[in-house]
Amino acid sequence: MKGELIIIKLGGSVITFKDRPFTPNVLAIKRLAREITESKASPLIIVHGGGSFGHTLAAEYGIAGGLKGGEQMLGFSKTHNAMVRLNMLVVEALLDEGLPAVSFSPSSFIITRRGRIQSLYMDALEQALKSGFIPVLYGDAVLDYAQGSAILSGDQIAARLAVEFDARRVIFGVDVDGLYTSDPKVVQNARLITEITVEDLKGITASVGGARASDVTGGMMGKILEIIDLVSRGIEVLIINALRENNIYRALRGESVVGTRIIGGKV
Ligand code: IP8
Repeated sequence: MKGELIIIKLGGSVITFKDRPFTPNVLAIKRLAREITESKASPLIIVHGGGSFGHTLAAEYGIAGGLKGGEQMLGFSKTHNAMVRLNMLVVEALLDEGLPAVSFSPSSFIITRRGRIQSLYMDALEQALKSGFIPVLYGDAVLDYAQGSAILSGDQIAARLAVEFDARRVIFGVDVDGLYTSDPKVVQNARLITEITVEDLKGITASVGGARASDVTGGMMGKILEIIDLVSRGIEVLIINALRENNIYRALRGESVVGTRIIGGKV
């Protein structure tokens, strides 16, 4: 499997309406399930974000900052459960297309320390991939050795699995065309960066677009931090707009797509 695996991260702002609590973008989920299936990409791991399911509750109960007991414990469980509900919609859409998708709940095999993955039990996931299944994971409320609880982003999961399985390519499907010189949702003349070296990426500050106040795991900035490590290891990384029809299909097939390609050396 070395060097063959593709990991796709579907952003929460793609599969949900981020400004409407607990509202899935059903049409986008179904279309993406079709594109993924038609691409015949294999081996493949799908990871999705929380959008208006996970982030709403995580922010309300302050789960990312740790567990202080009482009400917050209920908040942890509710956050996880909201993600299970969203995950079920994604998995069902994939099953409807005839793809052998299997849900893997990150909180049941990952523990973090101060928000970073510390222990990870990979055997079941590895065996599922070897057997030809498509594991579907998601950003989750997880237990944390130091602070009790944390919100583990789908970005961190995708990046870590890419390293563990020596993935060929990681595709981040987001709701904008890629990385911009500034936030395209706010700044009118923001320019799309089609190619960037990891060195230049390191220099990018929080002015990078895409992060929202309700996104407890850091939006686009959080993504960049995860990506830096991947590219240094020679893994191909793409950030593309998954709301544009056929982008995910084409990226999975290795065809060119408008977006940002992050490369190791100098451009
Ligand atoms: O949307 C966070 O995952 P992300 C998931 O990938 C939760 O950052 C539970 C908020």
